[in-house]
Amino acid sequence: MFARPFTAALLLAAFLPAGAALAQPTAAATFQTNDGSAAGTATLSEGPTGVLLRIEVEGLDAGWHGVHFHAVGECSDAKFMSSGGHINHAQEADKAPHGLLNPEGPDFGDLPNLYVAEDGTGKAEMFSGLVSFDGQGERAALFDADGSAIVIHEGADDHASQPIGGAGARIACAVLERAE
Ligand SMILES: [Cu+2]
Repeated sequence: MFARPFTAALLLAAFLPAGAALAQPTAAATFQTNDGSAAGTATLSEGPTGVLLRIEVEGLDAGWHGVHFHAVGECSDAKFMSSGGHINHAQEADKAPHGLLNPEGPDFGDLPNLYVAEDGTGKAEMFSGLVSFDGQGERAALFDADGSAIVIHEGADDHASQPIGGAGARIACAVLERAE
């Protein structure tokens, strides 16, 4: 006897556009490589306890790569130094050492590593309970005055050593932009 209302609910869900059920704000970012080539996207959703991040990249070297939120929303130079350091490395007052596995860390920009397959594509969902879009829950704000970027590094982040877990050069960068 419950079949009919259950079916109706399923149909309703099927016709909602993806994301329509979420009232949370979203943001997007497009990665570029050091030579300016497009290298995929990231989409971000503000949740009640942090930010969910979906990354889909292409054209990168295979293997594990460190990924971080960097403090400035700029990827204008080839080595992406304009994106600054990790989010709270710029502010001496609340600077914590880098590393999700560091007993003194983490810094607010820390994220898990991304794996890129032999064909150069990588996909991952990551979650950070350390940041927010606008300071929700007193978490660091990604959309502060100078914005933020997501940077992918050449090698894996060991999640402990300073300043960036030995992850090496910055090979892709994406400026965060609010979705309208
Ligand atoms: Cu980094």
